[in-house]
Amino acid sequence: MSNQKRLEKSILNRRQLLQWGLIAGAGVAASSIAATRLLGKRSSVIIPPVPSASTDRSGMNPMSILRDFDYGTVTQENGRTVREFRVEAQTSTIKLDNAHSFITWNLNGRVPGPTFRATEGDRIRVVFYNRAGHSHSLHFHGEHPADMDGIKPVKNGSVMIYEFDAKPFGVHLYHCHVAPVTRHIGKGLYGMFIIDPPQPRPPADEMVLIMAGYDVNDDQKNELYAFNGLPHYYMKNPIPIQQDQLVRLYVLNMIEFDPVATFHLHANMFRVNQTGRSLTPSYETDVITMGTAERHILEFSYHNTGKFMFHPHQDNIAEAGCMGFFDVIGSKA
Ligand SMILES: [Cu+2]
Repeated sequence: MSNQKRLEKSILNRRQLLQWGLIAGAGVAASSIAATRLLGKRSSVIIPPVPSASTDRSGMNPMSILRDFDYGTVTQENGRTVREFRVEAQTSTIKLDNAHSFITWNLNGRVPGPTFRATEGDRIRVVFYNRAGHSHSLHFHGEHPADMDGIKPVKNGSVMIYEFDAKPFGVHLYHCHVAPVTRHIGKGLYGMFIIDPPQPRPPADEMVLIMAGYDVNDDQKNELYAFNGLPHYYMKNPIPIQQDQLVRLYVLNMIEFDPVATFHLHANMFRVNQTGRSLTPSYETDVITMGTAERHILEFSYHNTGKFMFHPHQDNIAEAGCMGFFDVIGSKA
């Protein structure tokens, strides 16, 4: 199917397409049934209230990125579930700390980009509109046809629609694949792509933590690091979690330049489900080593209340911004 055909099939509304200047006056095939946005929250899981101070002045909010899953706009086509995701590549400046402003290349104004989420077997349609000023692309991990591999640059001002079946279940990622890829990822064009197994995993407080580095002076080294986009954020804004409740962390290492990073949790052990490719975790530890683009599901619960750190055990990476706290709230609180 041509990209133009995919665009016509897309359920993007006419106003949006007009706004993007992608159609002149011709009608767009409206194949949509009433769109539904599914909420990932499960009623039995308690999410403690987040302090209001956690909205950052930088314009980014890692606290909302943490539990924000984009299930797309859902329609049924020929008896199957189609999830359509709309993303716009943009260029915008964020304040990493008091000393560093950084020009990001991002999706929908966020670094990392949206966490796309689907169930194995769904049809995925990602409408990618590049308005960032340079050529970019979206390359997904997981299985898909060669023409959907996202290695072809999408010119500024144009649209590419990536369409494929969601498989296999697990934790995946996507990122721009325009050379030099290190630079395009380092400037923020990456995100997580979760494919749930057909039989859902047990209820848990589910969160996304993506580690990344910032080369602020173009010396091919990172000077700052972050979880979910902003250095030091979860140190200043600990993540509230409920005592004795299962936490399911989707962790991705997106740090360029440094070959590996570890992830370590204080005062606890976690169960590892490598790449999320299993229905159950396989072993227990408190530190795991991840190469760039490696990702896992880590499961744990805290019996003790109070604040507990998480960070890579390369302490230079941790101390340069990739460090945070969980704040375990007592069940009776
Ligand atoms: Cu790019």
